Amino acid sequence: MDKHPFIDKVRIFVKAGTGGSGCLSFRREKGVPFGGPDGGNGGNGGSVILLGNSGLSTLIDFRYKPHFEAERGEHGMGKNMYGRNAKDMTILVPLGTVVKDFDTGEVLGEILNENPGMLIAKGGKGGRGNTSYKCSTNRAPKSFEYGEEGEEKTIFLELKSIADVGIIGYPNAGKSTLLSKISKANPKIANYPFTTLSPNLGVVRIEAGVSFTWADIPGLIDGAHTGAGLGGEILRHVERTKILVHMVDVSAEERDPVKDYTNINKELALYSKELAKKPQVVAANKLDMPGAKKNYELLKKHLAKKKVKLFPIAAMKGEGLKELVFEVFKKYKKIKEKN
Ligand SMILES: Nc1nc2c(ncn2[C@@H]2O[C@H](COP(=O)(O)OP(=O)(O)OP(=O)(O)O)[C@@H](O)[C@H]2O)c(=O)[nH]1
Ligand SMILES: [Mg+2]
Repeated sequence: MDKHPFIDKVRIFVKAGTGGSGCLSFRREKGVPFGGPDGGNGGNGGSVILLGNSGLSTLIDFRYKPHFEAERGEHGMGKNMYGRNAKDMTILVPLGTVVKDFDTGEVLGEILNENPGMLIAKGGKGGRGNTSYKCSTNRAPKSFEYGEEGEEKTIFLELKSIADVGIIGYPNAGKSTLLSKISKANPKIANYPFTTLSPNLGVVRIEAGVSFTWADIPGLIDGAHTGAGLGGEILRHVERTKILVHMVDVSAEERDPVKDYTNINKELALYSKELAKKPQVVAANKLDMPGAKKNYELLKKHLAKKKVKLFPIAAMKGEGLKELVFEVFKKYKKIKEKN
């Protein structure tokens, strides 16, 4: 089985804490013949709250732990002691998580930011102790309340994709440059590896009213599937896209573009079968550089054997980008029609 199956939908059960019961008690002390009621109120049960967290990018952990139950409130006690309110239970979810009611399918909300959280199940109110029933006509009330039940719910969590298209490749290949040329995104671009540490998003317009979103994924390195160079986190971002644009820098004469291309795909496959199956469009970048042509031809020949088309581009100069974007859009439309 895959180490990292693609999990973007999970069902979880949440139960808020029940309120503590109120206390029925009378003060009894030596020399005090009638002490009066002294039963305190119960504490409130804890609520269940979903909280966005930017460090998370998958719902996979919920598969192993789908049950959440907040603590109950403490019961009220004699001597007018109130029961303690229980702490709320917070469940951390990745940003972009859509929350649905499992039974009705109704969308309850979407977690887009780290704050505020979203209340999913409200804790039961604590019950009143008999002291609180005391009044001028009833000085020795024997009434008290049980704590209210905490709310219980089954919900669906669904993780929306970060972008339709993810641009992947080794560090410094020109991924952010491409994003900056085809969208209004303004990612950091620099001539050293690991410039991008978390994906930037850009909307790419095809024509009036027709667009899709692209993300520049941080550079992958060998061993990424084991976590090397933020690998695990990056690959989880990759999982959340529908199509990949695999970018190979063909300008460096000392590099082997076929090896570069193969190694990145190896990392995807080692991480999960799903990633290996994700549709790809391959682009050779930096063709404006002297010597790039040779490596481009090498890669093109290799890909031709696999019936994979290679798109020559010079992202910095904006060359070849139209053809690339249209090919990606064509593939994207096909995927959308299927779903
Ligand atoms: N000559 C040339 N240089 C390019 C081209 N595209 C990008 N570059 C340069 O390559 C360097 C890396 O570009 P980035 O867009 O930051 O690369 P990246 O793949 O996003 O890099 P990481 O975020 O570190 O993974 C920058 O100095 C760019 O100016 C191109 O088409 N031709
Ligand atoms: Mg970058």
